[in-house]
Amino acid sequence: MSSSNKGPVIIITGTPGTGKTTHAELLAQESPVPLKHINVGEMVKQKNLYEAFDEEWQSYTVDEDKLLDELEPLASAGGIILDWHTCEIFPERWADLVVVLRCDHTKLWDRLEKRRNYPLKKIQENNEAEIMEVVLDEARSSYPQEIVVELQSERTEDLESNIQRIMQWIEAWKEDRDLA
Ligand code: DAT
Repeated sequence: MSSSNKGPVIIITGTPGTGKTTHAELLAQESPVPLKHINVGEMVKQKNLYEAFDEEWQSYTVDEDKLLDELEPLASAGGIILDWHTCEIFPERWADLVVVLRCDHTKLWDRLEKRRNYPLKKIQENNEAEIMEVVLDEARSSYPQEIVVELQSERTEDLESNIQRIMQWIEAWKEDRDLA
């Protein structure tokens, strides 16, 4: 069989504030295979992939069909990091690795409090979601357990070791493909 040069699809998910974008940016810089960072929330805004904007919650109601249509060719081509606070809408066949970032809820509260125009009710909702492990449950029920990895993201050392760990995964993934 010939080796495929399609890159992996890595989902980085977690409650807002856990460090997805920070991780995705660093990983895109350091990865041994080219990876394009897709900040899904930004894409929704920029490409109008939403049905409405909720003033009270300061958040968009995503048009999931439009979003999936936009992402499908990118996921098929591979070599992407999908950075979003939810993951269950991404088809199982897309994902090679699903990283769920976790953070102590009091630390998360402090991070979210620093965000501009971030309503208190959103801080409360996310704080509770982190305590209840909502995103982790979602990832575990949407993807095979062997591709779901839960990583702490509280300190800079965590960030560094998480990136190292994902890079090791990419190296192993690459080796598997080269041997195929
Ligand atoms: P997300 O994309 O999940 O909403 P982010 O990447 O914007 O989160 O990070 C939120 C804030 O927390 C930002 O100021 C960076 C900081 N942060 C995230 N992960 C961290 C870590 N492991 N160590 C130190 N600071 C971190």
